[in-house]
Amino acid sequence: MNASAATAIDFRSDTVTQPTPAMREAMARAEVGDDVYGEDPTVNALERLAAERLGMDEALFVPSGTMGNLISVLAHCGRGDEMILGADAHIFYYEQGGAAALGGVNPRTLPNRPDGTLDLGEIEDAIRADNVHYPVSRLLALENTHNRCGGRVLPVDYMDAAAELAHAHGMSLHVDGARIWNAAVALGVPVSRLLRGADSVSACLSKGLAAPVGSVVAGDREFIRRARRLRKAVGGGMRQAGVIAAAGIVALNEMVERLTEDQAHARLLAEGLAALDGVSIDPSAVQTNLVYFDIERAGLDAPTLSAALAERGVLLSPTGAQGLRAVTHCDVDEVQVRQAVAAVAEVMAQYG
Ligand code: TLP
Repeated sequence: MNASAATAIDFRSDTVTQPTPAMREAMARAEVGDDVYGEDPTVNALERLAAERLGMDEALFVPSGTMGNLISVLAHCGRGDEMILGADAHIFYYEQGGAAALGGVNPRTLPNRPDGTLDLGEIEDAIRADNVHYPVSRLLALENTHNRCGGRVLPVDYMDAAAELAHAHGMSLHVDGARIWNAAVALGVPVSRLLRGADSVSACLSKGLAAPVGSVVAGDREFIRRARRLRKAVGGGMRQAGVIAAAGIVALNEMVERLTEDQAHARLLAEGLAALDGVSIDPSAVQTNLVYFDIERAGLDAPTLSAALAERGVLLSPTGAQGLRAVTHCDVDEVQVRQAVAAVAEVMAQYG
């Protein structure tokens, strides 16, 4: 059997989540208007709700996390300004260098530590002095949870200290909070507390929260004014967007607390994998819903394992020759997690 994505147990990403029945109902009923004129009541309601949850003055509905990050960086930085961020940051690694290509923003990368943080001393050393040769250090960008660092959570104290450091040097802090909801739930704090020192955040509705489309960016009134102009410039001004914003409202009201289930499933998956001969993973490092692991088996590489699993109806993503990523979300349950572990065991045994 070669399962289609629709019938498979799909661990490739939490972006694959389907809108819930409550979302579809809200979408069908949504009152709409032209959002470029500011007249879509459902978009306006989502933006108010998101601003409140994120603890910011205002929020803006955008089509994707990538656009949210791009317009946030461009709202903070002018051409030639410098942004300090991790070498493993999604903004640097997976967004086509959009801020450099479209906004002339110079990325200054620092190594991410395994826990997703950047060393505060290294950030301080990287901040430019006032010198005619240098670009101006304008922005620090952090990612929470950190995708390429295994969904690790950057704790409250660290977020506060990083914000303080940035502000002491006249810089702003942007948070790529695609999965900030997972971070807050894992820490047991309100999202607004985690973002207390941040100047802006981009937070996704269409990952673990299961909305079909969209992210929100949030910040102070002046930041959102600039972000709104930039959203229009990059073609993100949407019209009767209340149809999709309605699902975002359900996402914020109904889908955040349940992320604890995904996190429990991720730990279960990690423990199941760790028990298999030839699989390398530290389950104690799995803090949220992303499970990265390596395989060590002669004659079996990650793309081959992934293809063999797809034939068994289990989809996950190879990340390199030996590495794979599996992401838990609301459309996989505990039974399916156990089935996935059994499928990995079966394929590994064939190469034993
Ligand atoms: N991440 C996707 C892929 O692009 C890798 C995934 O499957 O994890 N920030 C972070 C931390 C992300 O993980 C992602 C998506 C984004 C931003 C971009 O969001 P979208 O896909 O809505 O543009």
